[in-house]
Amino acid sequence: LLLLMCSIANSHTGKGQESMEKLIRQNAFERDRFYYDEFPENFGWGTATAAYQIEGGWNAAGKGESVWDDFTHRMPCWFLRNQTGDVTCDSYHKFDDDLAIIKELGLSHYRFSISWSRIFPDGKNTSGPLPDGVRYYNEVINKLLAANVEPMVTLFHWDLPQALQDEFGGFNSSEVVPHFLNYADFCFRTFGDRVKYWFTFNEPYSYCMLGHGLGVSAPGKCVDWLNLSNNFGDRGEGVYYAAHSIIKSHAQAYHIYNNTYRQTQQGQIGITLNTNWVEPSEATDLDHIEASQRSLAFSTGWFAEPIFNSGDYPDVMRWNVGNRSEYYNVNPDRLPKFTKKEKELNKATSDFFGLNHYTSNLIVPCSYYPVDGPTYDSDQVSLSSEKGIFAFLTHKGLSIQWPGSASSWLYQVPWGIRKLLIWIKRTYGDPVVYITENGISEHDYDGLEDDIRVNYYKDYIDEVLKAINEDDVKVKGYTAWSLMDNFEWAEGYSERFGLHWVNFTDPERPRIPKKSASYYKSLAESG
Ligand code: GBH
Repeated sequence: LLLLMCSIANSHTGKGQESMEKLIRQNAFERDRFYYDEFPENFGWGTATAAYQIEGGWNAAGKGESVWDDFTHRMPCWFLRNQTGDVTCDSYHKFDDDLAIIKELGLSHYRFSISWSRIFPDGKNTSGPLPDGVRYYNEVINKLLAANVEPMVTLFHWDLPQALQDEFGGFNSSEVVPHFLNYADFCFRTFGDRVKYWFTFNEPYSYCMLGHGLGVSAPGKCVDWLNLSNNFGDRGEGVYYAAHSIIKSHAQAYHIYNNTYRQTQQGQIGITLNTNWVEPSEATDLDHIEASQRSLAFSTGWFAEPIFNSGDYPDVMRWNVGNRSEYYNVNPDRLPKFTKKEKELNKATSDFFGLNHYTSNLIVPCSYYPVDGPTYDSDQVSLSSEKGIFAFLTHKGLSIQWPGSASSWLYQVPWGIRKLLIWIKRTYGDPVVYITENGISEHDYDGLEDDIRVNYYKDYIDEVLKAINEDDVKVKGYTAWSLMDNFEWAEGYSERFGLHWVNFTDPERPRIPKKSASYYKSLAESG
């Protein structure tokens, strides 16, 4: 069985495989023991944020609307409670306050994103660049560097210019690709003399699933979402089209950097993917193990297989989507094809594996689903505990026993990050890994004594250390989400992920350190 498990994934041999075999045999006591050792020299410690979640200034100095401005202003979303990112932490006017807490934490890097429509208001080069947007990001970068903090910059953290959405459906269409490339090229040319770490896209899985698939995030339509049948086309087709344009945009942006800027600027460029570890509900049942590998292929492999391995989607996606399209007699190209040339262009286009990780899921194999026809979820022929219906639909009424958080989807499973890191190592050719986000939420009424967060970081970071020292995973840096409480997308301000508490009713938006900030500072200081 162990041999089988290890041969299911597209695995590379070596220490990753031995480690996984060892972990499968561990009992809970061995698994959860605290491991005392030191991080390698030059290990990076940072925090992350994203433009729409912290900047505010939504229409300052000519900035165009993004899909999130549109979504929060126009859509009567019951889950948003009319909350928006119009002001949020007001970092557009208060970056010095951010800088002060970044310095106080003693970070070696800070990861933030650029708002595309702050530079090109309608997403096209002809509409900009807006001088004030360029000034703002220049200041952020220069001030970080003056404080000896490495800027790590994400080009796309979900805030597509609304004009591109209106004109041709945003990432639903490949027409978006040249506009993304113009924007990326402008950023490399303008900021790349100082920015040495670029991320093209943040979590395309989330953007496609939540925005183009379920519709609970921009550019989705959360009212239609209540009527599942309205969204059927998106859930089984649009979700795949969006990913396709994103992969093409990413790969070509990589080549622009590689061909035009790398030699003079000497930086690195890659992508950040989010992955939950997926634990088989029955650890020794082959069907469950396969369901877990399928789920990882559909979530991480969807992007990582084209970018790190073959240039194309995982075989299991081709098979499942193909077979189910035939069975239901729907569009056989729901999962679009890459041309031979595109496959070659996709390959090896990330200098590192950027990883956002928060939680783990349980999975069961499952061939029935409560919707008509094929969707991204039902194409996987499995049912994940990420879905609320999991407990109802599993024959055994399985429910999650792991401790939770303020976010319905986020359970605390520290050992999951170690298994995931080993899986990444052996599936994607042992890449350098930057952990670009990891963290936990509390409710908006929770205060500064955030012991939950202190424990979460302590346990998760210790598992990262095990992966480095015991399993030889090449993790070079760790980034906590988030520097401060901010606008948590469709959850508004109801879930707080910050090391700093932000008072959203005070016009000054003071950033006040929580207990976890001093804990994290002690880690960052230890080098
Ligand atoms: C990241 O996403 C984001 O990069 C960041 O902006 C965000 O603030 C942070 O993490 C905290 O959420 O709707 O029930 O199907 C986290 C990964 C993946 C979490 C999709 C929510 C959807 C659960 N997200 N998941 S559900």
